[in-house]
Amino acid sequence: MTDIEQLEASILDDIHAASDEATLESVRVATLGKQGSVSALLKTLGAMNPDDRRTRGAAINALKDRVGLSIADRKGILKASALDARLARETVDVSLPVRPGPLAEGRIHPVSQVIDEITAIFADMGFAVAEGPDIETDHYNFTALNFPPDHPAREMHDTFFLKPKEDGSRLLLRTHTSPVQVRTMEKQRPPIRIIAPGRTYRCDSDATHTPMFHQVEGLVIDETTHFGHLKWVLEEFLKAFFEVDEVKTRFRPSFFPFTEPSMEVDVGCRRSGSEIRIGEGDDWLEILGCGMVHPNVIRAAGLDPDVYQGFAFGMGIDRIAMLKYGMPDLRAFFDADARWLKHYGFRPLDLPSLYGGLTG
Ligand code: 2NM
Repeated sequence: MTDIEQLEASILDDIHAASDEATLESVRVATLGKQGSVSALLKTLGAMNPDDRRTRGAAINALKDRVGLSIADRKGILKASALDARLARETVDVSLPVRPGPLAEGRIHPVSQVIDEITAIFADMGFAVAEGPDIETDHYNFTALNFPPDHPAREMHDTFFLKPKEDGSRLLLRTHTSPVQVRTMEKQRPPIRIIAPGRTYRCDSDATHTPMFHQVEGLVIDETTHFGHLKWVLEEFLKAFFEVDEVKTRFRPSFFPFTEPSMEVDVGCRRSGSEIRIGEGDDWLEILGCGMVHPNVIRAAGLDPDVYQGFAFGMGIDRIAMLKYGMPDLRAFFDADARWLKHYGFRPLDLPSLYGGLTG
């Protein structure tokens, strides 16, 4: 065996033994690279006579070509098997069920659901949704709403006050959403038809009161808006919300500083055990407050009470949510308990609408 044949056999062994592309590349460098064994053979040609150089040169160059081809072959094989291994490793079983995403797992909180339901009902009657800040001034929360300076609702035990400012004035957490109605009357010329749903705050906490709760209030102001409009709007709302064909209502005289006359509205119901059914039976359930907006409130908002009049109403969202969906404990609303939400929550794509059904 010539030295060239010996070298070739050993190189081919190395090429076939290379099990990955990195090892094969190091074989290439060790043979065909500048310092490689084949290159070293080529360097010996310079010292030869022309005849030897011709025969020896042809043989070494042929070796170089064969080694190059072998490496290229082996490289193709290694590339293909690396790809096969990767494909085997990265297979996806497309027959597996899809893992449930947020749309399947997530739930809408009953308070959000009920706000969406109320919004859909009043939107259908031409009401827009109005919003305002949770942190309010004494003026918007009380004074503009005709609360006398010494009215008990201004007292510390009801209202969360912020730290007084230098000038002695103090901001507060709104105790109702009525400031939104005042701000709307200031900004917008009648006719006004709005509802204002949102968070409200009172310093009160027991089995039936949480310091933060939700209210929706409504306001209609125009030149000839009267009590008949109020009664129709509320009865249409109650029928749509409780999803019944008829409701009985009872308007009882009451008092609020911002309305005159003021009324509390009871809805006809049947009680059996802890269950309450709206729209049947001979019992009554207090459901909301309402009245004709006091002229002082209309004036404080910058409108002329001799030209404009209207009605307003308000109700607790948390309470009517409990009623409609049979949730026994108010405090669970704000516990952020995922199991509770899974049970009482609503699917995100079941949007309440009057045509598609309020509750999916
Ligand atoms: C209620 C009951 C009765 C009410 C009044 C106003 C305003 F700003 F127009 F004067 N907003 N909301 C109102 C009236 C609220 O909640 C039980």
